Amino acid sequence: MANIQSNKFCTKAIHAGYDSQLHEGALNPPLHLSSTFAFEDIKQGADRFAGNAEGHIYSRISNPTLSILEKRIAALENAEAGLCTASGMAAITSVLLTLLSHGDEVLVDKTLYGCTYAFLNHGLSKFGITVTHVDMTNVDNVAEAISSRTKVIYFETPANPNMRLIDIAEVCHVANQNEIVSVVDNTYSTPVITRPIDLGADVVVHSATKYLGGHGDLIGGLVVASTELIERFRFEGVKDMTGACMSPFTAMLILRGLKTLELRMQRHALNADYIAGWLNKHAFVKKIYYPFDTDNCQFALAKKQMHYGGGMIAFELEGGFQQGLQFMDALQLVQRAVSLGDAESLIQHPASMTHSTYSEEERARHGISNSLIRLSVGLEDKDDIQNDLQYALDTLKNFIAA
Ligand code: 4LM
Repeated sequence: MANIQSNKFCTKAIHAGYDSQLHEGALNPPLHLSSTFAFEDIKQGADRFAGNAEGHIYSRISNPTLSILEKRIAALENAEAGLCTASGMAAITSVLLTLLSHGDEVLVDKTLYGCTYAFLNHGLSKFGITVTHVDMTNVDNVAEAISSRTKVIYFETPANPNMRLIDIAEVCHVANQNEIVSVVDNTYSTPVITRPIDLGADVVVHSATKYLGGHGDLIGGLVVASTELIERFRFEGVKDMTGACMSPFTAMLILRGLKTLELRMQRHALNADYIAGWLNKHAFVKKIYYPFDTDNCQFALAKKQMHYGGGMIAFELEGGFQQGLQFMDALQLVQRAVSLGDAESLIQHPASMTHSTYSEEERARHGISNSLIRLSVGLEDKDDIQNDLQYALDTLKNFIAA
């Protein structure tokens, strides 16, 4: 933080990485819409290219508006440095393509967002990189699976879509002991709820499209790690391999979103906690998956590494798949849409949507049931969300009671 020093999350979310006095007092960071940056002389340009002088070259590599966001997300995740990317998938692909080479192995959890799963199994594997899925809910499985070729351990917690939790401290400890880079996708929790770097992770990736942006109006990704790793992801991953840089407009919107992140996450979690507790007792609901549900077999782990239960709930209805579809189609306030973390409550069917990249047999093997419903609890009044869900559940009366 320039001249405002604080370790408090919400203060950093508003001020870190920006000094208005260096920008004519403008409280909001200027938008630098410039593809390229002029050098005073050829030597200065050459020095920047050689990494011997600070300064921007070209906006695929760095840009002043993006630099502010990079400093801010690093401050929020307690990391040394940050990097902006075009999307969450750009963050994931830039990181993994930098860290892995032909012949290497990456260990990944069983449950991952559908496009991450597709990139690993259909993309990375084309380049001679072995992708091994391990049930990381038990750290012994991770230790046993490590081979001399393992270079990266990658997981999400809570995992999309079934809310499995992975013990970040335990798994990252095993990774560190074996000199393997650990990468955690923190999209579901955000640094308000969990800070993986504090728990020993080397790299954190985000889909900023979700809670960090928070308003459903952008696609973006962020990475945090050590300065050394971030410079590799910038110059090898984004610059040379993916080209997937963020637009300054997007950075500006994410900077705006971050200012209210803590407030929003608290309200998302308050609403979700209430809805999860209510769904749990509903006669038509067979099972719910929510980290702070006291019946959840991973409740102790959730309390250990999460400040709140988060805004995401997964559940299955009595009657299964058909009843689930009928229920979702009856909703009026809650929107049928993929993505998550918006102000609006969103509901979707992972098996036919976000996780349709898995085959039916793979979904069964990876613990993603056909009847699973995923709800991103929004910022509307909790009673209105509950009433809409109740109304849609009521339409199932004849089927489930029969
Ligand atoms: C969705 N998710 O689930 P971009 N990591 C996680 C995610 O959930 C996602 C990404 C990365 C959904 C999108 C349609 C845990 C995305 C990828 O969409 O590339 O910003 O993030 O509904």
